[in-house]
Amino acid sequence: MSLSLVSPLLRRVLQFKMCRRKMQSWNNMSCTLWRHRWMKRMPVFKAMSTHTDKENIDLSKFPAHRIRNFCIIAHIDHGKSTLADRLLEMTGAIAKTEKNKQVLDKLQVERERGITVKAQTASLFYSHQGQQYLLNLIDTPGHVDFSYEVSRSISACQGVLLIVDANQGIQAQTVANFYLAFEAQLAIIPVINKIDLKNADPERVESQIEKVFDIPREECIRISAKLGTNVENILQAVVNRIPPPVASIDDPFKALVFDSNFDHYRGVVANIAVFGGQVKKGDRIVSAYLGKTYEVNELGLLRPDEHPTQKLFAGQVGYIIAGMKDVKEAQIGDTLYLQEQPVEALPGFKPAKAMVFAGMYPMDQSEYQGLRKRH
Ligand SMILES: Nc1nc2c(ncn2[C@@H]2O[C@H](COP(=O)(O)OP(=O)(O)OP(=O)(O)O)[C@@H](O)[C@H]2O)c(=O)[nH]1
Ligand SMILES: [Mg+2]
Repeated sequence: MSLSLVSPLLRRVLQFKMCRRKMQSWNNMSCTLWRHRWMKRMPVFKAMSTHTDKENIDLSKFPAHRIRNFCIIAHIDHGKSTLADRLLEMTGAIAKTEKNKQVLDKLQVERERGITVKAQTASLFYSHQGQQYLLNLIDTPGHVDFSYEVSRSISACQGVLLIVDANQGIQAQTVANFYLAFEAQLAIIPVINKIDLKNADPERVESQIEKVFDIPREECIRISAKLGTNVENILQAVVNRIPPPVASIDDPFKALVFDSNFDHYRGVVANIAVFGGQVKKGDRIVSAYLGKTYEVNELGLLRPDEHPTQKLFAGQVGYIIAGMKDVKEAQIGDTLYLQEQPVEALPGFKPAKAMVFAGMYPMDQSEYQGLRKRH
């Protein structure tokens, strides 16, 4: 075959191939455009959400004996928030990823400094021996400056996980926080964390716990919150060793406000522990301290994001939004009750005193005297 005959044929074949490629790339492009348009319309889910977040949760299935309320306490940096990450992952509250590092530390200052400043609540669903339990966890700060957060978290719980670093052993805030829980007569589960560290000495820490707190060493649970080692044992111990809240659904509604925060659009979001009865959207509730009446606009669980539910029942912990315009209206320790069923306020309430402390230090220690002179 001569070249003059081949070349037009080849040209045709090449033209056909190029045309097909163009059509393919046009197809791909239009597909991408359609996909982008479609994705734009999709609701944006937070990275932390899991499918369980979108389920309708019927809280009436969790009577008080299927509820455990506990907080995690320890000295600073002993691994409370890391353990909370593992507990959230294991119970499906958040998706398991490498990126989960102290997910309950949501404030900017907490992320920047790597310390917990504000206590955070998360409700977990846990299956144990064929029964579903509702576990309400509160992660607390370990720094001494925020010990008030610990004391008020304890008021909403029946038990604590007392974390001790297997390398550091018992430290100042371990003792202070232990006594807060001990005086409140809570069940205490000692947990020895960071057993994966090279210098970990869980034997020594168990002896310390036995000596200082008079807790038998057999009660200690050795874990690595970072690696998830033995964390399942903690969930079992929470169910077996922490008593359920003493609260009856037949009593009139009574709830303790143990935390609150302010949302510019919705007003005050109060964290409550229900000590009796039930509450639902539309109920008219009264603050025992101020005597003011509010209508419940929204309520639900913190998982750890807000998850609205129809009702909250005796023994449960959740959030409530009731048109309070100022955090002063949701005082920590205040009691909420139904307008038509007044009850006696829960004991131990002291109105908060506004205080501001500021610490000023020079960048360079040698300038300390100069700073003192100026003020
Ligand atoms: N090796 C090791 N490191 C851990 C473990 N648990 C926590 N850590 C590390 O210890 C540091 C402190 O952990 P956090 O969980 O923030 O401690 P915390 O007790 O919540 O700290 P505060 O809330 O600020 O008191 C982090 O760098 C963690 O990665 C563990 O089991 N093993
Ligand atoms: Mg923390």
